[in-house]
Amino acid sequence: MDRCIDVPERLALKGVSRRDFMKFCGLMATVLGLPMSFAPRIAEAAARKRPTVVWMHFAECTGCTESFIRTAHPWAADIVLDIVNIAYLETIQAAAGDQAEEILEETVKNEKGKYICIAEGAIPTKDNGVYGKIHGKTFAEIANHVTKNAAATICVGNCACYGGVQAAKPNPTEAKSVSEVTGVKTVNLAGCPPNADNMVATILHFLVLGKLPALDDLGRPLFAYGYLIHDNCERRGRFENDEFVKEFGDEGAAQGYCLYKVGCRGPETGNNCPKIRWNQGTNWPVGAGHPCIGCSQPQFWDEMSPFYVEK
Ligand code: FSX
Ligand code: SF4
Ligand code: F3S
Repeated sequence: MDRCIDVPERLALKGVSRRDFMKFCGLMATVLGLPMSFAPRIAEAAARKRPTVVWMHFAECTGCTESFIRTAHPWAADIVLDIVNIAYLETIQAAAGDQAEEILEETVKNEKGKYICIAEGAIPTKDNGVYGKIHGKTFAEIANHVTKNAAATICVGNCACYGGVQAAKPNPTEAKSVSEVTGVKTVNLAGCPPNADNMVATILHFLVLGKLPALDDLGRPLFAYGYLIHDNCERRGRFENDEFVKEFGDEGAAQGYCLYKVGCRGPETGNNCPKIRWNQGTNWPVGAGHPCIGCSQPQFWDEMSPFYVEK
């Protein structure tokens, strides 16, 4: 079957027009920093290729999966669920127990070196990893097995990328990042949670250009994390003019003043939230009057806190 025809047609059944689909491909080109002329190539790749994805859950809150599958436009996630073959994802798969484990094993064996591993959550290492187990195996055993046989491993969320809230002091389970435990170099889609548009764009980059995006020294794609929140913030003029919110609910807050003095960590945080925003571009934390808490920086729970105070 020609998937070029198949994907738009299937989306049409969900009420998504070809025009909306092309708009989405244009948005993805923008997120990736590619010229708009790439939109048709993105559409073509989205329609034709179908890599297998194994999505692992370790110690986390599932907020990253929620961010991905509960976008304001559910069809954006549908597109990805259409263009990739998700072989294993505990949150949404029908299989359970032995059957789920068999599917995982078969995928790792049959698709060795070809599938994409998406990892969510940190890995407890204390007491031989007993604080995180599935089907009798520790998260560390599973992570080593699944990441080392994958074509690439994409970590979603700060927990998988850097340890996240699990590894925050006093880190009772000695939780570590996926790369620390496995030694595998990972693409780190940082954030707690990361933006679904950046997840989709990273997968599309792999499909369209045949390689993973360029990374910064924290393993994060430069297209998304290569500039500071502060440099693209709509309140930057207020910062330069010394116009600050002093406390939540004051006159400055009503005027949309800068949130630096109520704890904004935008000047230290790399992410594209001000540009692509959240919930299908509706708004983002600072736009809604909440300081950036630095959720895409390593160890932000320890290093950016206490929150809501100037550092
Ligand atoms: Fe961690 Fe993802 Fe924060 Fe939660 O699962 S990055 S706790 S939003 O959701 O891993
Ligand atoms: Fe910078 Fe935050 Fe102020 Fe925006 S609100 S200008 S990111 S300090
Ligand atoms: Fe996180 Fe700051 Fe964006 S808190 S969601 S990086 S605005």
